[in-house]
Amino acid sequence: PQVIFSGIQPTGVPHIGNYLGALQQWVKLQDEASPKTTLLFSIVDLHAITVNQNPRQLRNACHQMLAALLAVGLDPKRSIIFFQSDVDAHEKLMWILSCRAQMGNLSRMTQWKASSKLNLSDNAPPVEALLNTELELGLYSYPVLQAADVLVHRATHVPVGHDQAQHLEFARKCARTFNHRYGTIFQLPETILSPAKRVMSLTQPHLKMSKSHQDPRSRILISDSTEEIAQKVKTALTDSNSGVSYDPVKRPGVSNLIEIMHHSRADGASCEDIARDCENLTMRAFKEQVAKCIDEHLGEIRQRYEELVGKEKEGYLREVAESGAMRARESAAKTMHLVRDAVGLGGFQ
Ligand code: AQP
Repeated sequence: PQVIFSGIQPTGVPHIGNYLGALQQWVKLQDEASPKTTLLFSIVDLHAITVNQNPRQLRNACHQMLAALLAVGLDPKRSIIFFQSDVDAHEKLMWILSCRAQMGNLSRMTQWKASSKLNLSDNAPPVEALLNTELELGLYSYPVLQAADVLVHRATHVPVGHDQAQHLEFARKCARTFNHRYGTIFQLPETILSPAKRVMSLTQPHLKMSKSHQDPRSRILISDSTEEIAQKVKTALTDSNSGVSYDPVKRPGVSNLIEIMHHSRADGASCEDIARDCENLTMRAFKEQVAKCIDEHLGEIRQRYEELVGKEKEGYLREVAESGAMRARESAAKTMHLVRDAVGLGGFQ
């Protein structure tokens, strides 16, 4: 049977990039899954602490993320929604996988280089070079935790954005290494890539839109009001060429807005169709259309989100988290039993 797993970091209210690139697809998979398919969606708080977090803000962001997952349409009766740190098996399996994971493979991962703010080249830095930096261990090794997240539930399919594809390849490597050494226990998880490649920052369209970028105008949150959306789109960086055309290389800002519109619309209009329809519009009129389209798409989600973050829904969110954690622990326990047995851990099984 299929097991679908994915995760999101509680590092702020999700933006339209997280939504179009991940959450929208999670909901689609949930709604189209056969009754036999198990779906697990985790709020990966242990990943969030790979960069320094204010504890109170982290807890708050965890609650916001849970509310957001429900607001976009995940159904706790159908999907197992849980906080990663509520299920100890993730960390335990991480240690076991770490014992076989190779530094060389980890050093080739591109994500931590972007987050570490160290000045490292894109090629694998020699390990000695890393020893002279302040690179923190968790940031370096978090792909092993990510591999454990997926493997501990023996996921068959993992929907992720394109930026995470390399980590999934690493997870498969961890699974293969383990299976080769101890016998076949893990499934090799398949990557399901989201159709929305990378939604780019509104203010710096060469960078991806990100929850933790310091400029809030760079992203549209699923909780933004109609006015906030209009304002952010209005000030989005475009160019001084006249008219609208789709050319991600020469016109990254305009093309990003076209792509956002393409993924927000239900009518299947391609980026080229949208560009043709808007060809003769002024930039201002085009941006108004983009803002309207996003607002229509996010309207209901925003309303549900506002209700769910209200004080009176706190008990409900707690129930969802507790029941999700219980079901996720059951799913992980089955794998850990096999893993401990295979590795020879514990005096007695
Ligand atoms: N800009 C994006 N476009 C498309 N997909 C995106 N994702 C993130 N940003 C974009 C996808 O969202 C899922 C959850 O991501 P995450 O929160 O686990 O980590 P992230 O990729 O690091 O997201 P952010 O928003 O950039 O958060 P911070 O600033 O905290 O690092 C993933 O499937 C990701 O591909």
